[in-house]
Amino acid sequence: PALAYRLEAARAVVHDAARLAMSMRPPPGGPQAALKSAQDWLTETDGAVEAFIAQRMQALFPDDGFMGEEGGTTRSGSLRWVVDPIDGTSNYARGRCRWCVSLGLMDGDEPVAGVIDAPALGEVYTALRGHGAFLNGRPIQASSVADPTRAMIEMGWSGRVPKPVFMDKMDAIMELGAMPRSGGCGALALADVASGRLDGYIEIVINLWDVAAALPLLMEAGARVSPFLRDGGLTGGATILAANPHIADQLAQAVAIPLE
Ligand code: LIP
Repeated sequence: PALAYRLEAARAVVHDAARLAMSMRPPPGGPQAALKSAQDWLTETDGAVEAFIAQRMQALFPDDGFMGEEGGTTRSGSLRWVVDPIDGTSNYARGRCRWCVSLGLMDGDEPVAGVIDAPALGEVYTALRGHGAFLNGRPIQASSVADPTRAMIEMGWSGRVPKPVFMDKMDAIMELGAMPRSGGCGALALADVASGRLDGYIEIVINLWDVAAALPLLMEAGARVSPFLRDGGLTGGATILAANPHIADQLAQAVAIPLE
């Protein structure tokens, strides 16, 4: 009950945060946002949404830990919230629709619950370990596509990944005969694997805040996921591969990313 109560509270807070992000949304094309580094964008909304969520969660659960993409770890606790205020910032800054507010809950090193709200798409994903994964309240499940020539696989990219490494994995995906995609929002791509809209997602270096809310979704939806947290994801950027269980082994082998 304590976790279910927290998920419900998180859903409401993220809903309000997503509205705040919508109210600050730039028009199509710009204006130009600031850069943290080449192709790593930062908008005023990132800071405003993170501060909003931090404040609301602290008021509700003062003993819980809190970690955010923009503010780092501001409180510790065995239960801790991990927020990405805007995942898909480059899309958001251009006025595109594919971005979300992502809030995950960890119990120690275990991801236990998550909310991903994509207000420009009208979609909210929720998951609680042991209780299923949902899109707008309806249960979701990973796809059953086993034939790579019918599969759609997304790969995420950031400036943290050298071009040859990215191209090598992308090449392997296309060699399998799968349809490659790159949508610019890691959390929503992982949610797409959970809902069966994608058959797999790979990113060579991704951070905990991008995946914390998606991990419980993927687990509850029956997807296979590489050991991101064990591979360094708790303390820094690490590789993730998530896929439907029918194609996971073949994909993992093709791109040389171990699943176990
Ligand atoms: C980004 C993701 C992007 C992923 C990058 C990065 P941000 O997050 O949306 O899809 O490839 O690794 O983490 O900066 O928009 O929160």
